[in-house]
Amino acid sequence: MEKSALQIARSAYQPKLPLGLRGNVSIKEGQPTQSVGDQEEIKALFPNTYGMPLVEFVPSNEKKTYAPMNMGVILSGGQAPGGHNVICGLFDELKKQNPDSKLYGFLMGPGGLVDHKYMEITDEIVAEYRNTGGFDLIGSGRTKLEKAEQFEAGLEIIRELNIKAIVIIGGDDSNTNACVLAEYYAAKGCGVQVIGCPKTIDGDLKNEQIETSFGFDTACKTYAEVIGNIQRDANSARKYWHFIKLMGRSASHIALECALQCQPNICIISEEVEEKNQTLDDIVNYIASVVAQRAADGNNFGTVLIPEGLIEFIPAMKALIAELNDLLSTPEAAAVSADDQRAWILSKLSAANAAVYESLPETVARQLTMERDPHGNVQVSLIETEKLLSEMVAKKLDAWKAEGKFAGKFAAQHHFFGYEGRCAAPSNYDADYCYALGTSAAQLVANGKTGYMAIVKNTTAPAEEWIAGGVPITMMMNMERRHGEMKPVIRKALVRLDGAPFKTFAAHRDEWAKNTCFVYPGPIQYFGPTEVCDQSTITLRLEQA
Ligand code: FBP
Repeated sequence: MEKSALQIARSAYQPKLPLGLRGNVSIKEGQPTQSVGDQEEIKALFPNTYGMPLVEFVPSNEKKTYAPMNMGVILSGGQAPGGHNVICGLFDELKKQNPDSKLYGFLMGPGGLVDHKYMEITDEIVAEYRNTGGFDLIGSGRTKLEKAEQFEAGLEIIRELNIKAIVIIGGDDSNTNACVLAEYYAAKGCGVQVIGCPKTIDGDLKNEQIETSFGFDTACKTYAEVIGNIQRDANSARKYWHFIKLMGRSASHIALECALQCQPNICIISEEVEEKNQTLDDIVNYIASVVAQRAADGNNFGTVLIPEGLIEFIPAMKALIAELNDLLSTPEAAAVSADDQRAWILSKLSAANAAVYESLPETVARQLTMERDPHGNVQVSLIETEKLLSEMVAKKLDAWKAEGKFAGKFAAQHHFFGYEGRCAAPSNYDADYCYALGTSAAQLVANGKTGYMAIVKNTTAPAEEWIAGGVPITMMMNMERRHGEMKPVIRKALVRLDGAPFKTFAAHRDEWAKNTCFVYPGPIQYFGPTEVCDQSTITLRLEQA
């Protein structure tokens, strides 16, 4: 594999481990835990993995011996920077415990376990992937692990390879499924442990126990660099409004963090839109009025950040999408040709939803009907919200011009930042965090745990002071309605409007809208002073302050 100079230098980086994971390690157990909601239902569904204690790893003087053990690892869902370092942490700890232990990677996501597609991860392979972005070492996929047949098929290969534990690196849905798998194997007495790891650039897998999901730090820093560059360009040419859509399928954490880093003129936060029951027209009015206000000051340029999931948070759009979901899952829908689809949909929708559907530009209306992902989610990354909003703003400004309320110029450029950041080389924060998560996961397995997620806390302090351990996955669960059925799930963390990150943004946004307060964060730095290279996100600093 040919490598750049940076790749070569970066592969030698030794991730910093918390003191508790460095030498001999012992485990400290806390009190029994409860789920965050619906305790009785969750306990009944997870009789073998409910109520276990929180655990922490602490330095020890005792040198333990470990029998050789085989472990499997799976990358699940969207890529996130640092995934390879979780695998490196797992591998190094496993081999440190006993050089005869083996790590198997299941290929292309959870489907690899079911279909028996795997590879052994060796020293030579790991050496190629240290501190690299991407999930290409073993690939990822979105197969949902939820059925007994899948668990049984997995068990066959687990037995064949003499695997004792599986580590699933994924988001809230994948970790919920990891817990279901852990419970299934525990209930059957299979002797197979299952451990999760919190991954997603979206940042929506966090709670009292999980400070942040890995990948969020690097992805936001990557987007913030490019947004900063665009802001410099906007401020240099002074002729464009840039509409920038940012990944984050549901929560607006990425958009909010980028706003805190870059101070754009506008950032829409989906959670606020929902809370205030805003319509599409309210959002368009807000953007157009900022454009008009800046134009009055002679500034016909600016930046607008739009979270990818916005469309599903606008109450009228949410109702439309819900009806479309039902409609498109009928056999009748499958028989309608692409040419007739729009007319057919309009004839079937309720009057209110048909009116919303008809008011949308045809491209966006078509994007709303595209295939759902395996978890039943609308693929919001394919919906061009940035174009929808800029087209609607342009129309509004034309109307205002005719009424003499707007005398400026409006020209828009569109961007979507998502895939650009998901596989970036992990920042020092993510490289260290992920390596510690992998090490923790291996320790959880060595200590006989199942149904736990590896965690690392206190991550705004220097890495040696980080606290590694594990949280029972059931502790983070409650019951929610999913696709018409009540299901046990890990609560998704949306942006809290009473949280410090949003309040900080809200306190500044009027000033950022009117004036040009752009910040240009520059690229991620891997080598240099710690205040440049080891900073966590602003979101995390504000939350942990
Ligand atoms: P995960 O929740 O699996 O981490 O994925 C998040 C994400 O990156 C979203 O931000 C985005 O909407 C989605 O993946 C895109 O999915 P795909 O890779 O299937 O296009």
